[in-house]
Amino acid sequence: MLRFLDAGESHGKGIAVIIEGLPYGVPFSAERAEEELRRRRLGYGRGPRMALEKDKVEIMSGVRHGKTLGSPVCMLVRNAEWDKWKEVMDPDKRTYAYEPVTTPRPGHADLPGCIKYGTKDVRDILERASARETVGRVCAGALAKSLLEQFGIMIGSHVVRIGSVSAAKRELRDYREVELADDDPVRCLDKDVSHRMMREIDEANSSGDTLGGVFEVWAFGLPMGLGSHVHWDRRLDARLAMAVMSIQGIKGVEIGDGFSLSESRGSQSLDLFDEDEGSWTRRTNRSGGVEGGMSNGMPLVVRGAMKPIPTLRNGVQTRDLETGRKTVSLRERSDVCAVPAAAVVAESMVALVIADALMEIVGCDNLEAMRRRYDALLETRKELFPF
Ligand code: EPS
Repeated sequence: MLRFLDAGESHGKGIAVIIEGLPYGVPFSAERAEEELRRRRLGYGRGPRMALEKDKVEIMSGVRHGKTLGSPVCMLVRNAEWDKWKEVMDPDKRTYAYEPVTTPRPGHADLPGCIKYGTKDVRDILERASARETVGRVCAGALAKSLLEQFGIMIGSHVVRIGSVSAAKRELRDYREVELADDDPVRCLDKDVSHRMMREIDEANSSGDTLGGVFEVWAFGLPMGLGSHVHWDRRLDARLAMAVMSIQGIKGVEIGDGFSLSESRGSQSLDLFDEDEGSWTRRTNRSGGVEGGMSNGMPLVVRGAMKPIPTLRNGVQTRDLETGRKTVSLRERSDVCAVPAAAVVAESMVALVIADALMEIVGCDNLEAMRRRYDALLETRKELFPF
């Protein structure tokens, strides 16, 4: 079983992550994780903090001479502004000269978190609820991607909607197509649409507002049969939905044509079997690469819908937890739109789910042995189903 945990507050010392369950011998380096973190900072519409954070990765354990050891991999990313926030966030300090934040912002974890944990200082909740936490997920995802690459499984993403501006549906054939998204300021594959998206971000920004949107994660090269139909919690689509839904701000997840499939007739919804030079293929990929909770050999397509960021620059109407009186929440710096970054985080979550599912069918303690198991599995399948 592949598992990971991360820790850290948005303005604390930093974010730490521990990943366990990968074999010995996976090529990995701090630079590999830093490259994914760099991609996570991309995106027109991010706030000033993205220019401040350098996201340097320190590998604390589990990797030696550029390869995993099979032991837990621990990574640490320090927050650039710790010195500035020390007084507010210092774990050792007992008396605070600092004013608690008592104005919960609707749309955030603030109010339910304060009531659940029994605190009237919203900072006790918001610091951990922040999407800064996703730095840990992206470090873990970089490691999962490094494993998957050894088996020719490649994962990318692109933005298909920001606010009211959406791109036309595209069928991507390989990773090189989706990879191009990183060259665009909003990680959209269509230049004209990208310009309109940026204009929409400028407009929202000028009125102190924020935007959400939709991204697609594509995974290529999956073997058939990752996941299973036999139990609810073994279904690949269910696991993907949970992983992507767990990202801050995500309110909807679709696999393949998802919601729009529900409008079509059965006869129009199938991905019919076809034949191409002796092997079975599909004419369409409406199912997004998953049937019956298992990968079906087509590219995996997972779409996530992100709500607009609920922190508004000029504050929002709220009530004070101490006095109960109506007031305006803190005026804070924030992102206008974080959809391009959320897509990169979603790639990481998808990579972790796929890596876990791959380990289930051919996993073992050593990468070379795992590779042999994988080849043997494909060989056996070819004998059983020679088409
Ligand atoms: C975030 C608020 C902003 C974002 C932050 C997530 O931070 P700050 O309040 O310090 O300006 O920049 O995102 C990151 C730091 C990051 O690395 O993605 C929030 O409240 O969720």
